[in-house]
Amino acid sequence: MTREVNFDGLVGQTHNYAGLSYGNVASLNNSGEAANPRKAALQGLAKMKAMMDSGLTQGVLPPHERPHLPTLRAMGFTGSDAEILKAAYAQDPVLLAACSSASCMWVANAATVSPSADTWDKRVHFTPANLHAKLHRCIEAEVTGRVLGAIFTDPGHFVHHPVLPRAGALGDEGAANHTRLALAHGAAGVEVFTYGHVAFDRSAPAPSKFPARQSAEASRLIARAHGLDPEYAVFVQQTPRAIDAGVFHNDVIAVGNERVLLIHEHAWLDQAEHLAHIDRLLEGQLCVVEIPEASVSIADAVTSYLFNSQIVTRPDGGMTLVAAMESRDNAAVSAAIDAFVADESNPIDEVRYFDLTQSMRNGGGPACLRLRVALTDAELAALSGRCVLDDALHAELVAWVQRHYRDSVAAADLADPQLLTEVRTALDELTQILEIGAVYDFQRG
Ligand code: SUG
Repeated sequence: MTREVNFDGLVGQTHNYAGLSYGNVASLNNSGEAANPRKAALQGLAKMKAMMDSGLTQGVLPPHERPHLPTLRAMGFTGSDAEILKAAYAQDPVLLAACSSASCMWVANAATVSPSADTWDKRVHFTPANLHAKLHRCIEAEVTGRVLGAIFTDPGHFVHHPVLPRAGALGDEGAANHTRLALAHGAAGVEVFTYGHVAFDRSAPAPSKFPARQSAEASRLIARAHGLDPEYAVFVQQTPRAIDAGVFHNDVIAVGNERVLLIHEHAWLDQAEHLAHIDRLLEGQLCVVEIPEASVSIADAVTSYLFNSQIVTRPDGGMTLVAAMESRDNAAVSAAIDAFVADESNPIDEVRYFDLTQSMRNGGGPACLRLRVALTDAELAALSGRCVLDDALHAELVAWVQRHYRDSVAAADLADPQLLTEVRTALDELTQILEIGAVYDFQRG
């Protein structure tokens, strides 16, 4: 049997609102507010537990070490850790914020994953995302690669590709721009790669206000490296108007699960043609729930994060929409949800709302917080470490958060050397809880 495992990112202790993501409306609007990392981590763990309790296999991925002193040192700061934090805050607080972001929690951007059913060698393929578009995110790739390597260790089942070269022409944002559609999780599927711009073709459409993060060239390289059947790898471009309205990743405007695709009418260029093509590849069984602008505007999609819901297949075969509370609180969006949940022509027959406001204020909804990995029984049994959630692990992680997390972090706190000590103490403990070995720079000397 094959199941989809959602690996959720644990929110880190430096979760804060620094306004680092131009083009991400929530990140810009909430810049400068104090954040509550403890609440953020507990909100994430509550979602994980709810998924586990409904019979799904739920995984967890650890946060990264932040502030990241090796990056600050590489940028020319010298002295003790405390001296570096003080100098960075005084001379360049934005740089310190970039080196301190807990953005690795949004593991939909950690990597692109192709399950074994789709790949030439019948192994699961991973490429960590270079996240080239943002300074605070491009420093994630190396540790992400280490963490994935520590969990998906067995070379008989798992293949790890190098991060793409860090160049604007090859900007890659991982699974957030990758939607796998298949008649069942274990069946060979269609992998849809969505990009925002074509780097080597200046005449191609491109947004004019906000940056496009993912290039077509990066998407094509990943599909090739993963050994996908070229016929079943589909490349589509986001509409520039969506990016300019704040849709910085495709997962802010579309979400798929098995043969179902929930999508806004203005998500892709040439959308009707692409949908017809994908439908043919899926033997006429693609189920598209297309939401028109007249019922939910792109602006409402961005504020509510409707399309950043997860769609999960329950053990009873029905599908649940896992949405953020902000979708319930928007009248147009909740009316649209109620309509497609009641509509028996698609398999989504339930909606559950979660309070993820701490993450949402930085533009990260339910789907941003998880990396999907479809695994056969043998692959699941081959995982290393202790990263699949059960009641005991959940309880340990909640207690760990309560022991180590602050309930308020603002910009000035990032310069506090005590926070760095708290982070390293907690992460050292976490690698023991998760049994993943020394993945952090501070543990490797
Ligand atoms: O990359 N926000 C993240 C949100 C990522 C959401 N992920 C997906 N849609 N899959 C980003 O823009 C904000 C950090 C700050 O401003 O403090 C931030 O990085």
